Amino acid sequence: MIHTTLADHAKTIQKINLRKAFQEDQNRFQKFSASFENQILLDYSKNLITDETMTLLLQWAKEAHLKEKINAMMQGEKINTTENRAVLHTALRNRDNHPIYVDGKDVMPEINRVLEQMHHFSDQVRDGSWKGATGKAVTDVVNIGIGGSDLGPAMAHDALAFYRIDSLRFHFVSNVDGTDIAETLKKCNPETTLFIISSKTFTTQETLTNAQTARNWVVQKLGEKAIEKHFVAVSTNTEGVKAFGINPENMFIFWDFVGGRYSLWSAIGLSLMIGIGYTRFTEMLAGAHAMDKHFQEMPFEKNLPVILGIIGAWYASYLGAESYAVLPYDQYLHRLPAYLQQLDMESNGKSVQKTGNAVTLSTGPVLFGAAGTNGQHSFYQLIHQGTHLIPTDFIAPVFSLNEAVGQHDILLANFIAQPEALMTGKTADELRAQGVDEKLIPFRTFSGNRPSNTILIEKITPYTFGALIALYEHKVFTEGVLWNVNSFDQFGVELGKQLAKNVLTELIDSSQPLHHDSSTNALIQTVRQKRNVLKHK
Ligand code: G6Q
Repeated sequence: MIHTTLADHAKTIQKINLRKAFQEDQNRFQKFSASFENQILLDYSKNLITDETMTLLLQWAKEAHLKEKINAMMQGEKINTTENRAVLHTALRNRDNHPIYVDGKDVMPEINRVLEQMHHFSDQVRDGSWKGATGKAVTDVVNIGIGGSDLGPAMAHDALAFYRIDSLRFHFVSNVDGTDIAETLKKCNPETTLFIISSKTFTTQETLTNAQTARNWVVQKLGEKAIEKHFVAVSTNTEGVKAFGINPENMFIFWDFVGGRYSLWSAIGLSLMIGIGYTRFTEMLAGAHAMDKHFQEMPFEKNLPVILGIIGAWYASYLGAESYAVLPYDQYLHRLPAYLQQLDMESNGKSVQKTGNAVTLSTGPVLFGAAGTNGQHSFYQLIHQGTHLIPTDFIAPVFSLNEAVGQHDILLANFIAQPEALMTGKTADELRAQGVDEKLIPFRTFSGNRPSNTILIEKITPYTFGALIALYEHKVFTEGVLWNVNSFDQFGVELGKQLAKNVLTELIDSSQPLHHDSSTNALIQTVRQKRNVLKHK
């Protein structure tokens, strides 16, 4: 029922003129804005919405049992139905430490234990008391991991670089392309390098291959015994870690109720804790926890993740938007779009509902973005004048961490002017009034009515950063509930983990017959031939 109403309403909304809507309703901003603790302001007034739209979208959320589903997640119910798992990244940042049960057991004592283990270890690395095999303190920390075991800590390291210790260098190796590890090792000295092997499963080809290369590098220079001082692991797989030769005492565990792309808050954040220290890491957890409470307790009309989620679903499912841009006007957040790409696209890039039936609405859009103002000089052209509807999120801090440099007003001016321009556009009459040559008017006209959210953060601190990431996690959750998809599995990613295995054996052993399609066969043959020629030169 709600879907028929929304589909009808979408036809009306196509005719909305946002510029007029603002002229006719002086309260539009007041009505369509909400804030989190005076720290994060969400202005969603420049969206293709009316009062009626919001009422209907909230009705959709109600009918999808969003409230009950938020509670189910936070209470540890096994909402990841295809993998029969609870989804408890929120427990990792449960700073008021209330008990959370999975299979009748409170998970908090173990979470707190690992946090303390991380605390102790990160302090030792930071103050130089953790020594390498030759008695020297650590100078370089290399996180080896991929996907969820890389993107979160790598993005957060850049986001919180201002708060990072100066005496250590941090590197992130993810790609199985040997260039990634080779270029990193060139910058490091084995005597003073600590490797953190981050892999939930400890079976991921890329990570284990890079870890093996790093291991050989250390063993060659310092001998087998050096492993225990230069390698630690973050994983759920103790046996795998042991088999690799890492002492389980140097292992930081997490649990299957933490999804890879939601694991920044777990021991996967170890490199981040070494970088910013335990206290700031827990401030980040506290910010995320505060957003969790906001999500759980705030009425939906004032609930930031719910608002972002219902509007996101509105565009994807009813207004035909196939993409979505996230545009942080903050250099520290330059990796946020890449991080959100995984969070959003891996979670909601689904076409089957939780029931097993095909979805009836379009689900997660293609997410892209870059730090402002850089994007303005490249892909914004398409957002302003292209044929696609691209909802956007503009994000910026009111205060820069580098105020002293004195450029922040220019950045903010751009940040504020862009959504305004997208919304108002420029009419032919306005161009004529400016004396623009008649022949150029079609090219210089801007349709306007291009929607955006504006997210204004007081300042980037570990706390506000934690809240911002949790905001997006819950936005994605909200959308998943509306679409009734399982946002917590990723069979599409797992396929990739399998596929290359067969081809690899065929590449290595050229006597193996090939049974693929003609294109795949020819590609394998070409690589075989060229590499064989090289071998025999
Ligand atoms: C995340 C995905 C995926 C995963 C990587 C690494 O939600 O499951 O990105 O994080 O494939 O997996 P491992 O941590 O097991 O190595």
